[in-house]
Amino acid sequence: MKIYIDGKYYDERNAKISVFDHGLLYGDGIFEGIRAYNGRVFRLREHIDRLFASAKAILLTIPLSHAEMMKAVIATCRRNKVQDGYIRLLVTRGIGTLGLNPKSCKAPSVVIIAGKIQLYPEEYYEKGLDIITVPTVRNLHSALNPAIKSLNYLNNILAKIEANNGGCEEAVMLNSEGFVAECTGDNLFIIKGKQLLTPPLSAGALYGITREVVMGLGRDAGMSVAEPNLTRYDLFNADECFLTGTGAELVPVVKIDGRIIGDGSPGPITKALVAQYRTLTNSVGESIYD
Ligand code: PXG
Repeated sequence: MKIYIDGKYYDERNAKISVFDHGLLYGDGIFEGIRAYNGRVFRLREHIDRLFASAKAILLTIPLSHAEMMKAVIATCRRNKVQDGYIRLLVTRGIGTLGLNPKSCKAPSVVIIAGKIQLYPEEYYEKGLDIITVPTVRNLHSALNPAIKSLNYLNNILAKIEANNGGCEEAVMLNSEGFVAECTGDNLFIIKGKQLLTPPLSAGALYGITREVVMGLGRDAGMSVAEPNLTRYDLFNADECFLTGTGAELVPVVKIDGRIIGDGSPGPITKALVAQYRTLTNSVGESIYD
C-alpha cells in the first residue's frame, strides 16, 4: 500500500508522522472516513466539504483547495488500485514544540490512506445489534462541538469501552440533557409508523453523510422525515431502529437496554432502506479510473 503524505507517496513502513506533530501530542487535527464502491468514491464532495468545515471550526488552514484535495484522494485510490475500499483522510496541525499552542506549528500535514474496508460481520445485518446506553455523555457544543470530526475521539472511545464492558458492540450516547445524541461512530434512526426520525445536530449528532443520504431515501419512499429530540423512551417504543455510518452503512438494531425493538428482528422498512442504500452506493460516485 502506498500512503500519501503531503504530496508524496510512501510505502507503509516508511509512512511516518513526527512525534512532535500536534495531531499526536494533542489530538489537534481532523479526519474523514470515506468509502469507494465499484471504482467510485461515494459522496466524495460531501466528505471534503465536511473536512473543510471541521478545519474552519478549529482554525486550521488546509494547504490544498477543495478541488486539489478531491484530486489527491482519487489519485491515492488509483495508485493503490482501489475498487472497493476505505479511505482515511487526515489533516494534522503539524510539527510544533511540546507546548500546546498551535502557533508553534508551521505547516499542517495531509495524510491519505486508501486501503481495504474491514466490514462488520454479516451476522450484524442479518440478526441486528443489541446496544446499550452508556454513562459517558456526548461532548457539549460549548466545549468541543460534536460536529467537528477531530482527531480527539476519546469521548466516543470511552463510550465504546463502556458498551464493550456491558457485552455490546455499540453504545447509545445521550447528551448532557438526557436526549439521544448518536452512537460512537454512527448516527441513530428510529421508525415509528410512517415516520423516519433521527436526533437533530443540536442534540450532539455528527452531520453524518450516510444520515443525509438515508433521510433522502426516506423522503423518496414517502415517509415523513424529522429530526426531533428523542429520549430513551422513544427508542424503546420504536417500531424499528438502525444505525448509519460510512463504514457500517445501515445496521439494524433489535435490542436497546434489554428492551426488544419491534419483533426482535430487523424490520421491513430498515431492510428496504438497506437495499436502496446498496443500490445507490454501487451506482454513483466520483470515478477513480475515468
Ligand atoms: N457519528 C460519529 C461520531 C462518527 O464519527 C458518524 C456518526 C457517521 O457519519 P458518516 O458521515 O460516516 O455517515 C461518524 C463517522 C471508522 C470510523 O473507522 C467511522 C466513523 C468515525 C470514526 C471511525 O469506521 N464514522
